Amino acid sequence: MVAPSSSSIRDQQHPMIRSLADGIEATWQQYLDLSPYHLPEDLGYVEGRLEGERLVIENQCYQTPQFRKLHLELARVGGSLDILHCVMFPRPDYPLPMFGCDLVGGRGQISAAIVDLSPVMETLPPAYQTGLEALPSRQFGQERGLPEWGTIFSPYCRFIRPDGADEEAAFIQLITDYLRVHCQQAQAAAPDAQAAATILAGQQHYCQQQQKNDKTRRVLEKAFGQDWADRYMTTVLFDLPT
Ligand code: 18B
Repeated sequence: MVAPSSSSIRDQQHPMIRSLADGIEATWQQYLDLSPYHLPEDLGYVEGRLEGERLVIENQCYQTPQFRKLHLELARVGGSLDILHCVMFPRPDYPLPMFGCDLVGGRGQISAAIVDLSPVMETLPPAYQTGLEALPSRQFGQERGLPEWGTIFSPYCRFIRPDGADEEAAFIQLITDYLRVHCQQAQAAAPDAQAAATILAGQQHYCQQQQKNDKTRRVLEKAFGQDWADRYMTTVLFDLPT
């Protein structure tokens, strides 16, 4: 058990980001057996400034018996762009999908809110499909289209631009519902050493596709330069076990 951490930029961020960060942490604490996970070198807190814009990044990582890495990242660019990024990497001998979510926005408006449980085999395990189908159906006014690299996402992926506090709250509910289904399934899962090579290849493909997100890359490059951005995307955001 790890005590909930306090975060210094969380308090300044968009309320939807703050509230989701709290919800993710609370759900992890409730369902999983968390231990610390140490990031390479000192990438827990990072500050950069290249083209005038200051970028601050705060990372929180844990591991559990089922997960190699739980990663929750909060970032703030200048005074205007707030980001929450969260990915859960199962250990390669657990046949579990990738939970991922991203909130991007600022100045009172979240422009992108996305969540998915992405399969690393052909499809999501049947118990996941049952769990997700059982959730209340939620409609949002502005659905967004997935980028070309988004072939990794499942049919349950939701990508919206929330309109107002009610939709923000409903989307946080949706994300925490997905997260709860995932944590419950993971706690009940048994390792499958035979499937490890296939699972690892699936996780690798997931990471390769995510690394093609030019919008993420551009923000990091502007503050830290091309080499640092590339290293960060491949070793912190979307890394594989060594
Ligand atoms: N991402 N996002 O995490 N990204 O990391 N994100 C953006 O309104 C960052 C993930 C995803 O339409 C945007 O268009 C930075 C995960 C998708 O082409 C910006 C970090 C998922 C899009 C950033 C970060 C994910 C997207 C544009 C590191 C899904 C739309 C915002 C802290 C599981 C891409 C906008 C498109 C968009 C930036 C998805 C600025 C810097 C885990 C699909």
